[in-house]
Amino acid sequence: MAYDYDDQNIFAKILRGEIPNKTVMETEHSLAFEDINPQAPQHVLVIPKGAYVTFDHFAAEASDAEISDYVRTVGEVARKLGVTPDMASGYRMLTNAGPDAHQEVPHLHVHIFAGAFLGRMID
Ligand code: DGP
Repeated sequence: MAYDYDDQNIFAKILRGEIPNKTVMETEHSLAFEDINPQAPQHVLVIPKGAYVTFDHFAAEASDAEISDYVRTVGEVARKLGVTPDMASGYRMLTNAGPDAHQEVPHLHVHIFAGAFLGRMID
């Protein structure tokens, strides 16, 4: 896989404890924390602890243990935020990969947005 992981990216620094974060949940392989620039009333980022740039990179190279931990953590964060449609009005999850999607931080992150009507993604 032709990805060069930049270990100076901001989420690598968060994982090393060099930059503070507001942790929502932490597991063996994943970390969830509040976005510094929220785009919805609730906006949480979920990242794997491993050095993966994008979702496709992670899907190709992560272990089954990392993948199951990450997928379960995303779901558990939504549940912990109290926004799953069985409890509330729902949420949106999204991941940006590469320049066309305006990925700012080159470490895989899923955004979870909730707490307001989010509208349609594409009209
Ligand atoms: P993206 O464009 O998908 O790469 O989103 C990057 C997100 O990361 C953006 O919503 C803002 C957030 N972010 C950037 N720097 C920091 C930081 O230092 N701390 C936290 N908590 N979030 C950050």
